[in-house]
Amino acid sequence: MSTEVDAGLSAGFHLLDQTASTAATPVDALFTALVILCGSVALAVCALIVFFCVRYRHGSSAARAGPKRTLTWLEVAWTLTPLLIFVGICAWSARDYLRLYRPPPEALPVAVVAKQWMWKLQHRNGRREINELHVPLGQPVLLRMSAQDAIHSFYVPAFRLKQDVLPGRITALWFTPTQLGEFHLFCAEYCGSEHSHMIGRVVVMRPDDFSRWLAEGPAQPSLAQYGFALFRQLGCSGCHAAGSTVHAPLLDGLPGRRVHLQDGRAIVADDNYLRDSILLPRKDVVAGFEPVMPSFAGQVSEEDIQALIAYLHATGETR
Ligand code: HEC
Ligand SMILES: [Cu+2]
Repeated sequence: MSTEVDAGLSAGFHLLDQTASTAATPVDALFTALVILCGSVALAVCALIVFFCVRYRHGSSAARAGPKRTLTWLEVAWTLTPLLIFVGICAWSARDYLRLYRPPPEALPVAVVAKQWMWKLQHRNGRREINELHVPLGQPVLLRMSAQDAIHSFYVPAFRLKQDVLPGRITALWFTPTQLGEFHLFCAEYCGSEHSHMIGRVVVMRPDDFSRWLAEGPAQPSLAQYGFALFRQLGCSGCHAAGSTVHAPLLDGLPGRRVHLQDGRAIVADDNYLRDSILLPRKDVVAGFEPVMPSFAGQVSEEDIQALIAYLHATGETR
């Protein structure tokens, strides 16, 4: 792609990798602060070791008597100062961490399925990719990720982002790319003999190039349309449709809503709740309904589950 600035994969020595997402700057700031802090403590300890070695060496005339009195304020000061520094670092990193896990609502969703040994990605309009992720510059992207077999980890060093991808649950990751180019994508969790081949790239494009790219490729149903087809094929609609004879909850607009359960708990219908509803229907039974829903474990693939979830999300969007 000649219009692209090929920045990401360029060779050469960098102390830190490029900063190509909005997550990178705060992560670098925290990392630098920790290196400076730990470095200064280590240097101070080394300097004192050398100083004491010389000062109290065998035969020196330095005074060796203990202190005559204890200085309470000094002890309190050197206990409280590090405490405050570390609590401060904890608060600082917690703030950044929480921000990393709160995607903006307008983020572009991408379904990611990790398997031995590749990344399978699917955009909202149905366009699929393997080991490559194309994203638009300056626009937040939300990855909904799950694994088909072992634990994998989605790692883009230039974005300073790493998130485990697990079998049995959906983990999310969001970022806003801030630089055009291509960036390394690694699996950062040893996942079997060909783990080291589980690599790919993230391609950040200009928004108009991205729209064009997204529209290319074979025509296929969008993720939500495919999810809707599954919803009918698997018989979900037989129970969940408005006119059904089975007493089952309507699912329109369910994602993000608060659900009251039979056992008195109330939980927010996040992606993992939706996933568990399909695979482990007995786990969270909705209040006022009989637990008659069968489990679809073994009948649906990870992609199918992502598509069903995309369909459920789409029912809540104004079309
Ligand atoms: C035999 C009828 C039946 C079928 C088939 C069925 N469900 Fe259900 N489903 C129910 C009932 C009844 C409940 C409420 C009780 C419960 O939570 O188990 C429910 C609950 C749910 C919930 C939680 C709803 C809420 O309001 O929190 C989701 C999500 C769901 N089903 C999705 C699906 C999907 C997706 C399929 C198809 C893959 C499906 N269901 C197939 C009967 C069914
Ligand atoms: Cu892996």
